[in-house]
Amino acid sequence: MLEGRVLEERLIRMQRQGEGYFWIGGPGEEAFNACVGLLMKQGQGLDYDYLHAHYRSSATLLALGAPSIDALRQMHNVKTDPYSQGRNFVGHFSKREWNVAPITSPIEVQFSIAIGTAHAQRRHGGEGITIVQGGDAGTAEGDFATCLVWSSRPNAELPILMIVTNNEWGISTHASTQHGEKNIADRGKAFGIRTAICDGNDVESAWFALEEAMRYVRNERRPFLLQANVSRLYGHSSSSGSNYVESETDCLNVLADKLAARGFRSPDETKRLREQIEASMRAWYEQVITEPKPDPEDAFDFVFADKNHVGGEA
Ligand SMILES: Cc1ncc(C[n+]2csc(CCOP(=O)(O)OP(=O)(O)O)c2C)c(N)n1
Repeated sequence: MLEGRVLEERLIRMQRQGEGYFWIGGPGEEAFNACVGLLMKQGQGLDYDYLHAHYRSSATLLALGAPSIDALRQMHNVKTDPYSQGRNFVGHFSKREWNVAPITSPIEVQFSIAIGTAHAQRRHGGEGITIVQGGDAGTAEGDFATCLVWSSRPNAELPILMIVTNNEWGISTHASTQHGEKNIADRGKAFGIRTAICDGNDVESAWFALEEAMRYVRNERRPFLLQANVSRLYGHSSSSGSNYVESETDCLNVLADKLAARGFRSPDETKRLREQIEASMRAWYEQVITEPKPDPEDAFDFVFADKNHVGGEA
């Protein structure tokens, strides 16, 4: 969780220094997202979990074991970025070896795409599940309704965990002006989908809610809709200023207070740990800014299945 926050703060600074074009990320979602990564059945293929994550899911990827330096590389758009070779926004990761599907910039389309892996896993059997995650405003898109419908068809239910991380904002539009339903999770009930709501700012609430939801989907091969209430600690993105929002709950403080109260880690030890991570992050950043940019000649590599379509060698 700490590394996730230090990473995001470094990314915000890079954008402000002109070392990246745009920042969007997950400060405020570390408690919940780290749990998603730690609880996933990690691997490649239908026997393992598929993740169709959100552009705020950086802590999930770190929890799965991805190095922070690769996010710095995508921010600085260098060729060494393993996710897009320096050609996509930060936070737009993917990793075939861990069943992590590419992050999309158009919101909510992951809820339509995830039906595909969930359908394949339904046919395949076993205990692999599909996890799909998006924000509260995105649930207004048709893709969310598509997922509710396709995941709950009678006798064709899908092993899919739908997660809505609810920070109560869609850029600058507040949820209170948009939602007739009391809770977003309630929308699952009309389809017979099991639902739950957890406090995504509290690592224990998040962990146990996710553990139970995943166990249900894994064993029953049926859908589950989990709403996690989270904070948006640095606003929407660099486009909205990316300043720390004092009035929102900070999940790192919630955990630090618990660890101190239970005698696991003093505030001083937490501070020292943060400083160590900041020193590592700085070293990774200094390395990344020396790395090469992509070449114009390979702009179309991996755009088409057959690169010869764009004038490569016959
Ligand atoms: C299809 C589509 N419409 C609009 C946008 C512009 N847009 C980017 S993020 C965003 C708000 C998303 O809010 P929410 O789903 O609650 O997620 P959050 O960013 O708050 O985590 C919008 C409208 C987009 N990227 N894609």
